[in-house]
Amino acid sequence: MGFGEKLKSAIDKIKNSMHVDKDLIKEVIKDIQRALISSDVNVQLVLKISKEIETEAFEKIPEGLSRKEHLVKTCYDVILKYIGGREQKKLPENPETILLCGLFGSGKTTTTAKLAKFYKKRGFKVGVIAADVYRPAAYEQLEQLSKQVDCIFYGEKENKVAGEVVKNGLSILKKKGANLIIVDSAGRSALDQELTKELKEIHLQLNPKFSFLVLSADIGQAAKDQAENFNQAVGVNGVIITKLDGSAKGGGALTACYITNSPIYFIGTGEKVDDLEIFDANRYLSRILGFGDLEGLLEKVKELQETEDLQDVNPDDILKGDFSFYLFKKQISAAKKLGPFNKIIGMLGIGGNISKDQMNLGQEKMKKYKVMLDSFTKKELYFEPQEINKSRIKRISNGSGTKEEEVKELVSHVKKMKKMFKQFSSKGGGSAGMMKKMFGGKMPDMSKFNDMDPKQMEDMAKQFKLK
Ligand SMILES: Nc1nc2c(ncn2[C@@H]2O[C@H](COP(=O)(O)OP(=O)(O)OP(=O)(O)O)[C@@H](O)[C@H]2O)c(=O)[nH]1
Ligand SMILES: [Mg+2]
Repeated sequence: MGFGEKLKSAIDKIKNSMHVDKDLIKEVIKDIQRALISSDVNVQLVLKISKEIETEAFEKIPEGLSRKEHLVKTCYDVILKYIGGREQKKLPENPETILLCGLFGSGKTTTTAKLAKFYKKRGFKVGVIAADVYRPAAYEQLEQLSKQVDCIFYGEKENKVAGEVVKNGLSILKKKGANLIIVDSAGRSALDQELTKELKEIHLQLNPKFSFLVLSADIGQAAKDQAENFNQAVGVNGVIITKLDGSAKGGGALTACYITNSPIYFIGTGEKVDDLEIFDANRYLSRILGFGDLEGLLEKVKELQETEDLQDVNPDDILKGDFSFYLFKKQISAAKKLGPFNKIIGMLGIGGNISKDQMNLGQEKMKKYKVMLDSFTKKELYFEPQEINKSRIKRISNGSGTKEEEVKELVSHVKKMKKMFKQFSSKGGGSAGMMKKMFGGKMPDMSKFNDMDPKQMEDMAKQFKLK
């Protein structure tokens, strides 16, 4: 399992649970710790991250968020912070000259071609220089890739002085009209004197506007030392992390860059020349955790920030037929303070056939409905039942860890209740008045109707002579 899959399964545990309590929070934090450690994140940092999640998780829950949503969002925010934060690094708009350096096999040559294609698409005339005079087939590899991405190639097969190749290449490519020149350099198994000297020679000739260190995600937290050493020896502006697609150590590489203050500009997500992405920590994390599910939550948080809290409701509105998911949710939320469930059923005169088991089922169902309604966005709470379409049902079911059938059942329940209240009101003040009287002039408590099946509803309607 890669970094993303492990984190996702920890976060999914929250989403799939019915109740968020101390034990669940501890368990999830343990899972996140395991995911981070096995993806080679520094142990001290893992402790720091988990401590932060724990502290935040037990803080006061922001108004309008459920405990579950608060926990998901806390985990998300804290992890995001340590892989780069919300702020995206500004991309070099007119890079002019780019040097790629890094150790053996980190992905320099492939990334040279990927970058050439990336900037070509943005209107640049790109030239590349094969300054790897060390590895025998390096020249052919870049020449071949240049053909593939259709950029101008320069190399000198017999010349073993990298600085000279770069100097000649610069002047020839510029004459050919290139306005962006990317230099591929040689790798070594370590940043030794020889490599440092070679890179300094190249620097002298190229005077690169951007020097990127190319790091493979495989190296995990060793990225920290590499980033520091390359920066000290030859100076780098930022990092490109390759092979994030397959590596289980991606988390280590990403967090190591964060702690060394080495901005990540691009990530490589495959072997093909198109597999290059601008690095955006937020987008990356959303994707590896399954953005679909998070989308609703993030939308909801945004809405909460943008708008005032929900207004209180006039009880009469329900009797006018303005019954909604929102009102249902509000009522269910208040249900904890309810008197005995069976008393109400008795009051309604429908208690005769209801067993104790069925009553307990009612309480269970109520909890489930509450969890589902917590996954509605604010707008959806005011939707007509028929507007909760297939994709919304899917999202709500994912977000609440319930089955799609159960969400459908909730939708149909609200639909029926809405219809029922409309019937009450259409029968005039008599029934409505009776209803109000029955509930002590307060807003009727919908949660008491929670486990009513259609037959029971019908019976109740009969009770009020609506049929
Ligand atoms: N899966 C995956 N493979 C990659 C990625 N980037 C590069 N590779 C592969 O990694 C291997 C090494 O890539 P190169 O571009 O040759 O690496 P290099 O740094 O130029 O290697 P040297 O010149 O030998 O130092 C190749 O097989 C690439 O296809 C990536 O983002 N994802
Ligand atoms: Mg190479």
